[in-house]
Amino acid sequence: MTNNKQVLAWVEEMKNLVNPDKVMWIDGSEAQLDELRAIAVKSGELTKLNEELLPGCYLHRTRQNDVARVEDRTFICTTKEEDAGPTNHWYDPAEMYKKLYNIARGTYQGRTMYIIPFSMGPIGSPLAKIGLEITDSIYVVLNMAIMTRVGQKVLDTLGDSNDWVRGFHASCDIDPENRYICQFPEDNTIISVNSAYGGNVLLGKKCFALRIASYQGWKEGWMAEHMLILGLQNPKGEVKYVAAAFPSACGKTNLAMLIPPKYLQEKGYKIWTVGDDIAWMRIGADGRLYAINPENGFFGVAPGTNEKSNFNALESTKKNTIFTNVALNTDNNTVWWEGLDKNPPENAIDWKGNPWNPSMFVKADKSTYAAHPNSRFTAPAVNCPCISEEFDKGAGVPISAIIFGGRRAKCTPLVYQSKNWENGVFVGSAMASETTAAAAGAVGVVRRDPMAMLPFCGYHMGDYFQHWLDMGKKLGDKAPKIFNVNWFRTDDEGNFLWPGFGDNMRVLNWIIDRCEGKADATETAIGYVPKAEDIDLTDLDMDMDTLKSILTVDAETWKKEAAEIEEHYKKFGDKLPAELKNQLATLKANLG
Ligand code: OXD
Ligand code: MN
Repeated sequence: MTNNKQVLAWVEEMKNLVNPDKVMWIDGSEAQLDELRAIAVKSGELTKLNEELLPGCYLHRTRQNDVARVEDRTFICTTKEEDAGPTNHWYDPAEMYKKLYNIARGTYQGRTMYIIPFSMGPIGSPLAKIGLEITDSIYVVLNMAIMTRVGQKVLDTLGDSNDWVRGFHASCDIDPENRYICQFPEDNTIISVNSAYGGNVLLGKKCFALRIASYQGWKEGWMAEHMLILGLQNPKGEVKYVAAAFPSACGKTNLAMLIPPKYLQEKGYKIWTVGDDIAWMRIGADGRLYAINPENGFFGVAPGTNEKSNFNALESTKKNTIFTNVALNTDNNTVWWEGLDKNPPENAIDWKGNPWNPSMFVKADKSTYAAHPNSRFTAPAVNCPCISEEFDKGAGVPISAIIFGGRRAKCTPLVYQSKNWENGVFVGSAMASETTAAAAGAVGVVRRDPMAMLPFCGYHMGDYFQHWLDMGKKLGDKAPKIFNVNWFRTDDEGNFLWPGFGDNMRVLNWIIDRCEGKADATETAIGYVPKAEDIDLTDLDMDMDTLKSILTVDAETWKKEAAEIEEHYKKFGDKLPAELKNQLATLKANLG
Protein backbone atom coordinates (compact mmCIF):
# COMPACT_ATOMS: atom_id res chain seq x y z
CA MET A 1 0.00 0.00 0.00
CA THR A 2 2.96 2.35 0.49
CA ASN A 3 6.68 2.68 -0.19
CA ASN A 4 7.15 5.18 2.64
CA LYS A 5 10.34 3.90 4.28
CA GLN A 6 9.59 5.27 7.76
CA VAL A 7 6.11 3.78 7.70
CA LEU A 8 7.38 0.38 6.58
CA ALA A 9 10.21 0.36 9.13
CA TRP A 10 7.84 1.19 12.00
CA VAL A 11 5.30 -1.43 10.93
CA GLU A 12 8.11 -4.02 10.76
CA GLU A 13 9.37 -3.03 14.21
CA MET A 14 5.92 -3.34 15.74
CA LYS A 15 5.29 -6.61 13.94
CA ASN A 16 8.47 -8.09 15.36
CA LEU A 17 7.45 -6.92 18.80
CA VAL A 18 3.90 -8.29 18.91
CA ASN A 19 4.23 -11.30 16.60
CA PRO A 20 0.82 -11.41 14.86
CA ASP A 21 -0.51 -14.37 12.88
CA LYS A 22 -1.65 -12.09 10.08
CA VAL A 23 -1.25 -8.51 8.93
CA MET A 24 -4.03 -6.51 7.26
CA TRP A 25 -3.67 -2.99 5.87
CA ILE A 26 -6.96 -1.09 6.01
CA ASP A 27 -7.64 0.24 2.51
CA GLY A 28 -10.89 2.03 3.34
CA SER A 29 -13.04 -0.04 0.96
CA GLU A 30 -16.57 -1.04 1.98
CA ALA A 31 -15.78 -4.61 0.93
CA GLN A 32 -12.96 -4.88 3.43
CA LEU A 33 -14.94 -3.21 6.24
CA ASP A 34 -17.84 -5.59 5.51
CA GLU A 35 -15.53 -8.56 5.79
CA LEU A 36 -14.39 -7.28 9.21
CA ARG A 37 -17.97 -6.68 10.38
CA ALA A 38 -18.81 -10.26 9.47
CA ILE A 39 -15.83 -11.61 11.42
CA ALA A 40 -16.75 -9.48 14.46
CA VAL A 41 -20.38 -10.62 14.39
CA LYS A 42 -19.26 -14.24 14.16
CA SER A 43 -16.92 -13.88 17.15
CA GLY A 44 -19.55 -12.00 19.19
CA GLU A 45 -17.50 -8.81 19.33
CA LEU A 46 -20.38 -7.06 17.55
CA THR A 47 -24.12 -7.69 17.51
CA LYS A 48 -25.90 -6.84 14.28
CA LEU A 49 -28.98 -4.71 15.00
CA ASN A 50 -32.36 -4.61 13.23
CA GLU A 51 -31.52 -3.91 9.59
CA GLU A 52 -34.86 -2.25 8.87
CA LEU A 53 -34.96 0.03 11.90
CA LEU A 54 -31.22 0.63 12.29
CA PRO A 55 -29.56 -0.19 8.97
CA GLY A 56 -25.84 -0.84 9.15
CA CYS A 57 -25.82 -0.53 12.96
CA TYR A 58 -24.03 -2.71 15.53
CA LEU A 59 -23.77 -3.06 19.30
CA HIS A 60 -20.57 -3.70 21.22
CA ARG A 61 -20.01 -4.29 24.94
CA THR A 62 -16.70 -3.58 26.64
CA ARG A 63 -15.43 -5.25 29.79
CA GLN A 64 -16.96 -3.88 32.96
CA ASN A 65 -13.58 -2.59 34.09
CA ASP A 66 -13.06 -0.72 30.82
CA VAL A 67 -15.84 1.80 30.28
CA ALA A 68 -14.24 5.25 30.28
CA ARG A 69 -11.09 7.24 29.71
CA VAL A 70 -8.58 6.66 32.49
CA GLU A 71 -6.95 9.95 33.36
CA ASP A 72 -4.89 8.53 36.20
CA ARG A 73 -3.25 6.11 33.75
CA THR A 74 -2.69 8.70 31.00
CA PHE A 75 0.88 9.95 30.68
CA ILE A 76 2.76 12.65 28.84
CA CYS A 77 6.26 11.29 28.26
CA THR A 78 8.69 14.14 27.61
CA THR A 79 12.45 14.16 28.18
CA LYS A 80 12.08 16.85 30.82
CA GLU A 81 9.41 16.39 33.47
CA GLU A 82 8.80 20.12 33.58
CA ASP A 83 7.56 20.06 29.96
CA ALA A 84 4.52 17.97 30.92
CA GLY A 85 3.64 20.50 33.61
CA PRO A 86 1.66 20.27 36.85
CA THR A 87 -1.63 19.13 35.29
CA ASN A 88 -0.34 15.97 33.55
CA HIS A 89 1.06 12.68 34.76
CA TRP A 90 4.63 12.42 33.53
CA TYR A 91 6.89 9.46 32.83
CA ASP A 92 10.42 9.22 31.44
CA PRO A 93 10.08 8.27 27.74
CA ALA A 94 12.86 5.63 27.66
CA GLU A 95 11.51 3.94 30.79
CA MET A 96 7.95 4.07 29.50
CA TYR A 97 8.83 2.61 26.07
CA LYS A 98 10.57 -0.25 27.87
CA LYS A 99 7.61 -0.85 30.15
CA LEU A 100 5.06 -0.73 27.30
CA TYR A 101 7.08 -2.92 24.93
CA ASN A 102 7.40 -5.50 27.70
CA ILE A 103 3.64 -5.45 28.20
CA ALA A 104 2.87 -5.69 24.47
CA ARG A 105 5.57 -8.19 23.46
CA GLY A 106 4.06 -11.24 21.74
CA THR A 107 0.48 -10.30 22.57
CA TYR A 108 -0.75 -10.40 18.93
CA GLN A 109 -0.03 -14.14 18.73
CA GLY A 110 -3.08 -15.85 17.25
CA ARG A 111 -4.43 -12.45 16.24
CA THR A 112 -4.38 -10.13 13.25
CA MET A 113 -2.44 -6.90 13.17
CA TYR A 114 -4.56 -4.19 11.53
CA ILE A 115 -2.78 -1.14 10.15
CA ILE A 116 -5.06 1.87 9.76
CA PRO A 117 -3.81 4.87 7.78
CA PHE A 118 -6.01 7.80 8.82
CA SER A 119 -6.34 11.51 8.22
CA MET A 120 -7.45 13.97 10.88
CA GLY A 121 -9.30 16.51 8.76
CA PRO A 122 -10.37 16.23 5.11
CA ILE A 123 -7.66 14.31 3.23
CA GLY A 124 -5.17 16.72 1.74
CA SER A 125 -6.47 19.80 3.59
CA PRO A 126 -3.64 22.16 4.58
CA LEU A 127 -5.06 21.99 8.12
CA ALA A 128 -5.17 18.16 8.24
CA LYS A 129 -2.61 15.72 9.63
CA ILE A 130 -1.97 12.05 9.02
CA GLY A 131 -1.55 9.15 11.42
CA LEU A 132 -1.23 5.38 11.38
CA GLU A 133 -2.83 3.23 14.05
CA ILE A 134 -1.82 -0.36 14.59
CA THR A 135 -4.36 -2.38 16.56
CA ASP A 136 -5.46 -5.95 17.22
CA SER A 137 -9.12 -4.94 17.58
CA ILE A 138 -11.73 -4.98 14.81
CA TYR A 139 -13.87 -2.71 17.00
CA VAL A 140 -11.09 -0.12 16.83
CA VAL A 141 -10.79 -0.46 13.05
CA LEU A 142 -14.53 -0.03 12.51
CA ASN A 143 -14.77 2.92 14.90
CA MET A 144 -11.74 4.61 13.34
CA ALA A 145 -13.40 4.15 9.94
CA ILE A 146 -16.30 6.27 11.23
CA MET A 147 -14.39 8.81 13.33
CA THR A 148 -11.63 9.53 10.79
CA ARG A 149 -10.97 9.29 7.05
CA VAL A 150 -9.09 6.01 6.50
CA GLY A 151 -7.47 4.03 3.70
CA GLN A 152 -5.27 4.07 0.63
CA LYS A 153 -5.94 7.73 -0.21
CA VAL A 154 -4.33 8.72 3.09
CA LEU A 155 -1.11 6.88 2.26
CA ASP A 156 -1.13 8.34 -1.26
CA THR A 157 -1.39 11.82 0.26
CA LEU A 158 1.38 11.10 2.77
CA GLY A 159 3.79 9.93 0.05
CA ASP A 160 7.37 9.83 1.38
CA SER A 161 6.81 12.39 4.11
CA ASN A 162 7.75 11.59 7.70
CA ASP A 163 5.14 14.03 9.05
CA TRP A 164 2.76 11.47 10.55
CA VAL A 165 1.80 10.25 14.01
CA ARG A 166 2.52 6.71 15.15
CA GLY A 167 -0.34 5.16 17.12
CA PHE A 168 0.07 1.68 18.57
CA HIS A 169 -2.66 -0.15 20.44
CA ALA A 170 -2.61 -3.61 22.01
CA SER A 171 -5.67 -5.00 23.79
CA CYS A 172 -3.52 -7.46 25.83
CA ASP A 173 -5.66 -8.84 28.68
CA ILE A 174 -7.64 -5.63 29.30
CA ASP A 175 -5.87 -5.62 32.64
CA PRO A 176 -6.67 -2.38 34.50
CA GLU A 177 -3.47 -2.74 36.55
CA ASN A 178 -1.39 -2.62 33.40
CA ARG A 179 -3.47 -0.13 31.45
CA TYR A 180 -1.47 2.80 30.03
CA ILE A 181 -2.43 5.56 27.62
CA CYS A 182 0.85 7.25 26.73
CA GLN A 183 1.70 10.22 24.57
CA PHE A 184 5.28 10.86 23.44
CA PRO A 185 4.90 14.34 21.93
CA GLU A 186 8.61 14.67 21.07
CA ASP A 187 8.34 11.52 18.88
CA ASN A 188 4.80 12.00 17.48
CA THR A 189 3.97 8.66 19.09
CA ILE A 190 1.04 7.25 21.08
CA ILE A 191 0.94 3.85 22.78
CA SER A 192 -2.18 2.44 24.43
CA VAL A 193 -2.27 -0.97 26.13
CA ASN A 194 -4.77 -3.07 28.10
CA SER A 195 -7.91 -1.16 27.16
CA ALA A 196 -10.50 -1.58 24.42
CA TYR A 197 -12.73 1.38 25.32
CA GLY A 198 -13.15 4.13 22.69
CA GLY A 199 -11.58 7.15 24.38
CA ASN A 200 -8.48 5.12 25.26
CA VAL A 201 -8.01 3.31 21.95
CA LEU A 202 -9.40 5.45 19.12
CA LEU A 203 -6.03 7.11 19.01
CA GLY A 204 -7.02 9.77 16.48
CA LYS A 205 -9.30 11.47 18.98
CA LYS A 206 -8.11 12.69 22.39
CA CYS A 207 -4.58 11.22 22.14
CA PHE A 208 -3.68 12.65 18.72
CA ALA A 209 -6.18 15.43 17.93
CA LEU A 210 -5.77 17.03 21.36
CA ARG A 211 -2.70 15.84 23.33
CA ILE A 212 -0.21 15.39 20.48
CA ALA A 213 -1.78 18.10 18.29
CA SER A 214 -1.80 20.71 21.07
CA TYR A 215 1.96 20.15 21.38
CA GLN A 216 2.40 20.33 17.58
CA GLY A 217 0.29 23.50 17.50
CA TRP A 218 2.48 25.07 20.17
CA LYS A 219 5.64 24.28 18.17
CA GLU A 220 4.15 25.12 14.77
CA GLY A 221 2.01 28.17 15.58
CA TRP A 222 -1.54 26.84 15.49
CA MET A 223 -4.14 25.63 18.00
CA ALA A 224 -5.75 22.26 18.80
CA GLU A 225 -8.71 22.85 21.09
CA HIS A 226 -11.47 20.90 22.86
CA MET A 227 -14.15 22.91 21.04
CA LEU A 228 -17.30 22.47 19.02
CA ILE A 229 -17.63 24.52 15.84
CA LEU A 230 -21.00 25.78 14.60
CA GLY A 231 -22.25 28.12 11.91
CA LEU A 232 -25.12 30.49 12.68
CA GLN A 233 -27.10 31.48 9.59
CA ASN A 234 -29.17 34.68 9.71
CA PRO A 235 -32.26 35.42 7.59
CA LYS A 236 -30.07 37.04 4.92
CA GLY A 237 -28.33 33.70 4.47
CA GLU A 238 -25.04 34.92 5.98
CA VAL A 239 -23.26 32.35 8.16
CA LYS A 240 -21.00 33.33 11.08
CA TYR A 241 -18.91 30.66 12.82
CA VAL A 242 -18.16 30.24 16.50
CA ALA A 243 -16.04 27.74 18.45
CA ALA A 244 -16.92 26.81 22.02
CA ALA A 245 -15.15 24.96 24.83
CA PHE A 246 -17.05 23.45 27.76
CA PRO A 247 -15.96 20.74 30.19
CA SER A 248 -17.62 17.32 29.96
CA ALA A 249 -21.36 17.16 30.76
CA CYS A 250 -22.04 20.80 29.89
CA GLY A 251 -23.83 20.18 26.58
CA LYS A 252 -21.22 20.65 23.85
CA THR A 253 -22.83 18.21 21.42
CA ASN A 254 -26.24 19.76 22.16
CA LEU A 255 -25.07 23.30 21.40
CA ALA A 256 -23.27 22.14 18.24
CA MET A 257 -26.55 20.71 16.87
CA LEU A 258 -28.98 23.23 18.31
CA ILE A 259 -32.41 23.75 16.77
CA PRO A 260 -33.48 27.42 17.11
CA PRO A 261 -36.79 28.35 18.76
CA LYS A 262 -39.71 28.32 16.36
CA TYR A 263 -40.02 32.10 15.96
CA LEU A 264 -36.37 32.30 14.93
CA GLN A 265 -36.72 29.37 12.54
CA GLU A 266 -39.63 31.16 10.93
CA LYS A 267 -37.50 34.26 10.48
CA GLY A 268 -34.87 32.11 8.73
CA TYR A 269 -32.29 31.44 11.43
CA LYS A 270 -30.46 28.12 11.31
CA ILE A 271 -27.53 26.34 12.97
CA TRP A 272 -25.02 24.30 10.95
CA THR A 273 -22.75 21.82 12.74
CA VAL A 274 -19.09 21.73 11.74
CA GLY A 275 -17.85 19.77 14.77
CA ASP A 276 -18.94 18.71 18.25
CA ASP A 277 -15.70 18.06 20.13
CA ILE A 278 -12.43 19.21 18.58
CA ALA A 279 -11.27 22.24 16.59
CA TRP A 280 -7.93 22.73 14.85
CA MET A 281 -7.36 26.41 14.13
CA ARG A 282 -4.80 28.25 12.05
CA ILE A 283 -4.33 31.83 10.92
CA GLY A 284 -5.40 32.09 7.28
CA ALA A 285 -3.97 34.19 4.44
CA ASP A 286 -6.37 37.03 5.33
CA GLY A 287 -5.12 37.08 8.93
CA ARG A 288 -8.29 35.59 10.42
CA LEU A 289 -8.48 32.40 12.48
CA TYR A 290 -9.79 29.38 10.49
CA ALA A 291 -11.04 26.14 12.04
CA ILE A 292 -11.57 22.60 10.86
CA ASN A 293 -13.11 19.68 12.68
CA PRO A 294 -10.40 17.01 12.41
CA GLU A 295 -12.94 14.22 13.03
CA ASN A 296 -15.35 12.51 10.66
CA GLY A 297 -17.95 11.31 13.15
CA PHE A 298 -19.44 11.83 16.60
CA PHE A 299 -18.44 9.73 19.61
CA GLY A 300 -21.35 10.93 21.70
CA VAL A 301 -22.71 10.04 25.12
CA ALA A 302 -25.97 8.12 24.57
CA PRO A 303 -27.86 8.51 27.91
CA GLY A 304 -29.95 11.66 27.90
CA THR A 305 -29.90 11.93 24.10
CA ASN A 306 -33.48 12.05 22.87
CA GLU A 307 -35.68 13.75 20.31
CA LYS A 308 -36.08 16.82 22.50
CA SER A 309 -32.60 17.22 23.97
CA ASN A 310 -30.80 16.64 20.67
CA PHE A 311 -32.93 15.63 17.69
CA ASN A 312 -30.01 15.96 15.27
CA ALA A 313 -27.67 13.75 17.30
CA LEU A 314 -30.36 11.09 17.59
CA GLU A 315 -30.99 11.23 13.84
CA SER A 316 -27.26 10.80 13.26
CA THR A 317 -27.40 7.41 15.02
CA LYS A 318 -30.13 5.90 12.83
CA LYS A 319 -27.77 4.22 10.37
CA ASN A 320 -24.19 2.96 10.05
CA THR A 321 -23.59 3.56 13.76
CA ILE A 322 -21.74 1.52 16.38
CA PHE A 323 -23.29 1.60 19.85
CA THR A 324 -21.12 0.79 22.86
CA ASN A 325 -22.48 -0.32 26.25
CA VAL A 326 -26.11 0.67 25.62
CA ALA A 327 -28.98 -1.78 26.27
CA LEU A 328 -30.24 -4.23 23.65
CA ASN A 329 -34.02 -4.40 23.22
CA THR A 330 -34.45 -8.11 22.50
CA ASP A 331 -38.04 -7.76 21.29
CA ASN A 332 -37.01 -5.89 18.15
CA ASN A 333 -33.20 -6.02 18.19
CA THR A 334 -32.76 -2.27 18.63
CA VAL A 335 -31.02 -0.22 21.30
CA TRP A 336 -32.17 1.74 24.34
CA TRP A 337 -30.65 3.94 27.02
CA GLU A 338 -31.87 5.91 30.01
CA GLY A 339 -33.35 9.17 28.78
CA LEU A 340 -34.06 7.97 25.23
CA ASP A 341 -37.81 7.87 25.85
CA LYS A 342 -40.27 6.95 28.55
CA ASN A 343 -40.75 3.41 27.21
CA PRO A 344 -37.95 1.20 28.46
CA PRO A 345 -38.01 -2.19 26.73
CA GLU A 346 -39.82 -4.97 28.57
CA ASN A 347 -37.16 -7.45 27.51
CA ALA A 348 -33.63 -6.25 27.31
CA ILE A 349 -30.00 -7.18 27.81
CA ASP A 350 -28.19 -4.54 29.85
CA TRP A 351 -24.73 -3.20 29.08
CA LYS A 352 -23.17 -5.95 31.21
CA GLY A 353 -24.81 -8.61 29.04
CA ASN A 354 -27.41 -9.63 31.65
CA PRO A 355 -31.21 -9.86 31.23
CA TRP A 356 -32.87 -6.58 32.24
CA ASN A 357 -36.41 -5.27 32.61
CA PRO A 358 -37.81 -1.95 33.84
CA SER A 359 -38.75 -3.35 37.29
CA MET A 360 -35.04 -3.66 38.04
CA PHE A 361 -34.41 0.08 37.63
CA VAL A 362 -33.72 2.16 40.76
CA LYS A 363 -33.04 5.77 39.89
CA ALA A 364 -30.61 6.39 42.73
CA ASP A 365 -28.56 3.29 41.91
CA LYS A 366 -26.63 3.56 38.65
CA SER A 367 -25.69 -0.11 38.81
CA THR A 368 -29.32 -0.92 37.93
CA TYR A 369 -29.30 1.12 34.73
CA ALA A 370 -29.76 -0.71 31.44
CA ALA A 371 -27.14 1.39 29.67
CA HIS A 372 -23.84 2.45 31.19
CA PRO A 373 -23.91 6.20 32.04
CA ASN A 374 -20.92 6.63 29.69
CA SER A 375 -22.36 4.46 26.92
CA ARG A 376 -21.70 5.86 23.47
CA PHE A 377 -22.71 6.07 19.84
CA THR A 378 -20.13 6.31 17.08
CA ALA A 379 -22.05 7.97 14.26
CA PRO A 380 -20.87 9.26 10.87
CA ALA A 381 -20.97 13.08 10.71
CA VAL A 382 -22.63 12.90 7.28
CA ASN A 383 -25.72 11.44 8.98
CA CYS A 384 -26.31 14.69 10.87
CA PRO A 385 -29.28 16.58 9.34
CA CYS A 386 -27.62 19.94 10.09
CA ILE A 387 -24.06 19.10 9.04
CA SER A 388 -22.41 22.16 7.53
CA GLU A 389 -21.48 22.08 3.85
CA GLU A 390 -18.09 23.38 4.98
CA PHE A 391 -17.51 20.30 7.15
CA ASP A 392 -15.84 18.27 4.42
CA LYS A 393 -14.04 21.13 2.66
CA GLY A 394 -10.48 21.46 3.86
CA ALA A 395 -10.30 25.25 3.92
CA GLY A 396 -11.80 25.65 7.38
CA VAL A 397 -14.31 28.25 8.54
CA PRO A 398 -13.43 31.75 9.80
CA ILE A 399 -14.13 32.03 13.52
CA SER A 400 -15.90 35.20 14.69
CA ALA A 401 -16.25 34.27 18.36
CA ILE A 402 -14.75 31.87 20.87
CA ILE A 403 -17.03 30.87 23.73
CA PHE A 404 -15.98 29.42 27.05
CA GLY A 405 -18.43 28.07 29.59
CA GLY A 406 -19.15 25.86 32.53
CA ARG A 407 -21.75 24.90 35.04
CA ARG A 408 -22.00 27.58 37.78
CA ALA A 409 -25.12 27.81 39.95
CA LYS A 410 -24.55 31.34 41.21
CA CYS A 411 -21.36 33.01 40.13
CA THR A 412 -21.20 33.53 36.38
CA PRO A 413 -23.79 35.48 34.37
CA LEU A 414 -25.71 33.92 31.47
CA VAL A 415 -23.23 35.51 29.07
CA TYR A 416 -20.51 38.13 29.08
CA GLN A 417 -17.89 39.33 26.65
CA SER A 418 -14.27 39.64 27.69
CA LYS A 419 -12.71 43.08 27.40
CA ASN A 420 -10.13 41.96 24.84
CA TRP A 421 -8.15 38.85 23.79
CA GLU A 422 -5.82 38.88 26.84
CA ASN A 423 -8.77 39.24 29.15
CA GLY A 424 -10.47 36.40 27.23
CA VAL A 425 -7.43 34.16 27.77
CA PHE A 426 -7.72 34.98 31.47
CA VAL A 427 -11.41 33.96 31.39
CA GLY A 428 -10.51 30.65 29.67
CA SER A 429 -7.61 29.95 32.02
CA ALA A 430 -9.93 30.31 35.03
CA MET A 431 -12.74 28.23 33.52
CA ALA A 432 -14.55 26.06 36.03
CA SER A 433 -17.54 23.83 36.42
CA GLU A 434 -19.44 22.53 39.39
CA THR A 435 -19.91 18.80 39.90
CA THR A 436 -23.49 17.54 39.67
CA ALA A 437 -25.39 14.73 41.28
CA ALA A 438 -24.91 12.92 37.98
CA ALA A 439 -21.32 12.07 38.91
CA ALA A 440 -19.87 10.32 41.93
CA GLY A 441 -18.51 12.56 44.67
CA ALA A 442 -19.63 15.75 46.33
CA VAL A 443 -22.16 18.00 44.58
CA GLY A 444 -21.33 21.64 43.84
CA VAL A 445 -17.56 21.28 44.03
CA VAL A 446 -15.84 23.73 41.69
CA ARG A 447 -13.32 22.13 39.34
CA ARG A 448 -10.97 24.37 37.37
CA ASP A 449 -10.66 23.12 33.81
CA PRO A 450 -8.77 25.73 31.76
CA MET A 451 -10.20 25.96 28.24
CA ALA A 452 -11.76 22.49 28.96
CA MET A 453 -8.27 21.14 28.21
CA LEU A 454 -7.27 19.86 31.65
CA PRO A 455 -7.07 16.16 30.61
CA PHE A 456 -6.02 16.96 27.04
CA CYS A 457 -3.23 19.54 26.99
CA GLY A 458 -0.05 17.70 25.89
CA TYR A 459 2.42 20.09 27.55
CA HIS A 460 2.87 22.54 30.41
CA MET A 461 -0.32 24.49 30.86
CA GLY A 462 1.63 27.67 31.65
CA ASP A 463 3.23 27.40 28.19
CA TYR A 464 -0.23 26.71 26.77
CA PHE A 465 -1.58 29.97 28.23
CA GLN A 466 1.43 31.80 26.77
CA HIS A 467 0.71 30.20 23.39
CA TRP A 468 -2.85 31.55 23.52
CA LEU A 469 -1.49 35.02 24.32
CA ASP A 470 1.01 34.77 21.44
CA MET A 471 -1.72 33.72 19.00
CA GLY A 472 -3.69 36.81 20.06
CA LYS A 473 -0.71 39.05 19.30
CA LYS A 474 -0.41 37.51 15.82
CA LEU A 475 -4.14 37.86 15.16
CA GLY A 476 -4.25 41.49 16.32
CA ASP A 477 -7.54 43.17 15.44
CA LYS A 478 -8.59 40.11 13.40
CA ALA A 479 -8.79 38.01 16.58
CA PRO A 480 -12.17 36.41 17.35
CA LYS A 481 -14.01 38.03 20.25
CA ILE A 482 -14.02 35.91 23.40
CA PHE A 483 -17.18 35.27 25.45
CA ASN A 484 -18.23 33.20 28.44
CA VAL A 485 -21.63 31.56 28.90
CA ASN A 486 -23.36 29.80 31.78
CA TRP A 487 -26.67 28.06 31.06
CA PHE A 488 -26.85 26.74 34.63
CA ARG A 489 -27.74 29.60 37.02
CA THR A 490 -30.26 28.39 39.62
CA ASP A 491 -32.65 29.90 42.13
CA ASP A 492 -32.33 29.18 45.84
CA GLU A 493 -34.23 25.90 45.42
CA GLY A 494 -31.79 24.74 42.77
CA ASN A 495 -34.16 25.18 39.80
CA PHE A 496 -32.52 26.24 36.56
CA LEU A 497 -33.45 29.80 35.65
CA TRP A 498 -32.53 29.64 31.96
CA PRO A 499 -34.32 27.12 29.69
CA GLY A 500 -31.16 26.14 27.79
CA PHE A 501 -31.12 23.81 24.76
CA GLY A 502 -32.60 25.53 21.65
CA ASP A 503 -33.17 28.74 23.58
CA ASN A 504 -29.40 29.19 23.86
CA MET A 505 -29.79 30.52 20.31
CA ARG A 506 -31.01 33.78 21.89
CA VAL A 507 -27.61 34.14 23.53
CA LEU A 508 -25.74 33.16 20.36
CA ASN A 509 -27.59 35.93 18.52
CA TRP A 510 -26.41 38.50 21.09
CA ILE A 511 -22.85 37.17 20.71
CA ILE A 512 -22.94 37.56 16.93
CA ASP A 513 -24.51 41.01 17.27
CA ARG A 514 -21.64 42.02 19.57
CA CYS A 515 -19.10 40.73 17.03
CA GLU A 516 -20.76 42.92 14.41
CA GLY A 517 -20.98 45.94 16.69
CA LYS A 518 -24.80 45.81 16.63
CA ALA A 519 -25.60 45.21 20.32
CA ASP A 520 -25.02 47.36 23.35
CA ALA A 521 -23.64 46.10 26.68
CA THR A 522 -22.96 47.15 30.24
CA GLU A 523 -19.35 47.18 31.36
CA THR A 524 -18.86 45.31 34.64
CA ALA A 525 -15.83 44.25 36.67
CA ILE A 526 -15.58 40.97 34.72
CA GLY A 527 -16.50 42.14 31.21
CA TYR A 528 -19.41 43.28 29.05
CA VAL A 529 -22.83 41.96 30.08
CA PRO A 530 -25.93 42.31 27.86
CA LYS A 531 -28.61 44.88 28.56
CA ALA A 532 -31.57 42.68 29.52
CA GLU A 533 -33.70 44.10 26.69
CA ASP A 534 -31.14 42.89 24.13
CA ILE A 535 -31.78 39.22 24.92
CA ASP A 536 -34.91 38.38 22.94
CA LEU A 537 -37.50 36.60 25.13
CA THR A 538 -40.19 36.14 22.42
CA ASP A 539 -42.39 33.08 23.12
CA LEU A 540 -40.51 32.38 26.32
CA ASP A 541 -42.23 32.04 29.68
CA MET A 542 -39.67 34.21 31.42
CA ASP A 543 -39.97 37.67 32.97
CA MET A 544 -37.47 40.51 32.75
CA ASP A 545 -36.62 40.30 36.46
CA THR A 546 -35.55 36.67 36.16
CA LEU A 547 -33.46 37.51 33.11
CA LYS A 548 -31.89 40.44 34.95
CA SER A 549 -31.12 38.18 37.91
CA ILE A 550 -29.06 35.81 35.75
CA LEU A 551 -27.18 38.71 34.19
CA THR A 552 -25.97 40.07 37.53
CA VAL A 553 -22.34 40.13 38.61
CA ASP A 554 -22.25 40.01 42.39
CA ALA A 555 -19.07 41.67 43.72
CA GLU A 556 -18.87 39.57 46.89
CA THR A 557 -19.26 36.27 44.97
CA TRP A 558 -16.65 37.41 42.49
CA LYS A 559 -14.18 38.42 45.21
CA LYS A 560 -14.35 34.85 46.41
CA GLU A 561 -13.94 33.65 42.83
CA ALA A 562 -10.86 35.88 42.36
CA ALA A 563 -9.31 34.38 45.50
CA GLU A 564 -9.93 30.88 44.12
CA ILE A 565 -8.39 31.82 40.79
CA GLU A 566 -5.32 33.08 42.65
CA GLU A 567 -5.05 29.70 44.36
CA HIS A 568 -5.52 27.87 41.04
CA TYR A 569 -2.79 30.01 39.44
CA LYS A 570 -0.21 29.01 42.08
CA LYS A 571 0.05 25.59 40.41
CA PHE A 572 1.71 27.08 37.35
CA GLY A 573 4.57 28.74 39.23
CA ASP A 574 7.02 30.72 37.08
CA LYS A 575 5.28 29.58 33.91
CA LEU A 576 2.19 31.62 34.64
CA PRO A 577 2.37 34.47 32.08
CA ALA A 578 2.70 37.95 33.58
CA GLU A 579 -0.28 39.08 31.48
CA LEU A 580 -2.53 36.68 33.37
CA LYS A 581 -1.21 37.81 36.76
CA ASN A 582 -2.00 41.36 35.67
CA GLN A 583 -5.47 40.33 34.55
CA LEU A 584 -6.17 38.86 37.97
CA ALA A 585 -4.88 42.02 39.68
CA THR A 586 -7.12 44.15 37.44
CA LEU A 587 -10.15 42.01 38.24
CA LYS A 588 -9.50 42.39 41.95
CA ALA A 589 -9.09 46.14 41.58
CA ASN A 590 -12.31 46.35 39.53
CA LEU A 591 -14.17 44.51 42.27
CA GLY A 592 -12.94 47.06 44.82
C1 OXD B 1 -15.33 13.17 25.24
C2 OXD B 1 -14.82 13.79 26.48
O1 OXD B 1 -15.53 11.95 25.22
O2 OXD B 1 -14.56 15.00 26.47
O3 OXD B 1 -15.52 13.89 24.27
O4 OXD B 1 -14.65 13.10 27.49
MN1 MN C 1 -14.66 15.82 24.49
